[in-house]
Amino acid sequence: MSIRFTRSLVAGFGVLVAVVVVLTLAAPAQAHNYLIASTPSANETLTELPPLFSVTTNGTLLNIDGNAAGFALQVRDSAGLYYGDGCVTVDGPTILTGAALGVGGRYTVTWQVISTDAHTVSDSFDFTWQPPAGFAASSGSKTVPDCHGTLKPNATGTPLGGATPATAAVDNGTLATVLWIGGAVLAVGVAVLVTILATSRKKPGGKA
Ligand SMILES: [Cu+2]
Repeated sequence: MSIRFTRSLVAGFGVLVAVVVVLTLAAPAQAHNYLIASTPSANETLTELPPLFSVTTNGTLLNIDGNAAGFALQVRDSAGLYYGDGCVTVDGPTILTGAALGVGGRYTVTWQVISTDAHTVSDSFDFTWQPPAGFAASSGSKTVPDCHGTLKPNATGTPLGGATPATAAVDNGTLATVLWIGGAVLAVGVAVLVTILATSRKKPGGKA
């Protein structure tokens, strides 16, 4: 009775540890915001200029001081020229900026947000611009738009926060997956070890 009870207790504790380990390691992976919609959408062929460009993520963004520090929504043409004033508005899960484009062609949108867990998340996508007849094309800027002097982009054009676009998002996702799998393997290992220990104690001669 006593030995059996002890074994159950140890096994139960092992399962508890396993569950806690998995939950602890899996939680950060769920906290990163990711893109769920955008205007224009990735690889879309845009034939009319919308009033705003936007990127919407899966959860409320962390606009700490209310001035969109660390957020960015940049639009570049295939020659690397920037369009728009660089001003970004944060609205719940969405960032927005006034839309401006030049002549027709391939464009790249680079976005950066502060995730719900305070981490910087960034990525980019392309779209094609086919302006309607008579469209007044904006002239692009060689320098990163700084929202009328209110932003301080670094030399590479990466906005405040410093994460490298595209690679940062991939790295975060990969790291989360590795951590999750590692946690699951560790948890199973702990459970097996605890079971072996508990079982070995009931062998003849063994004392609990
Ligand atoms: Cu994070």
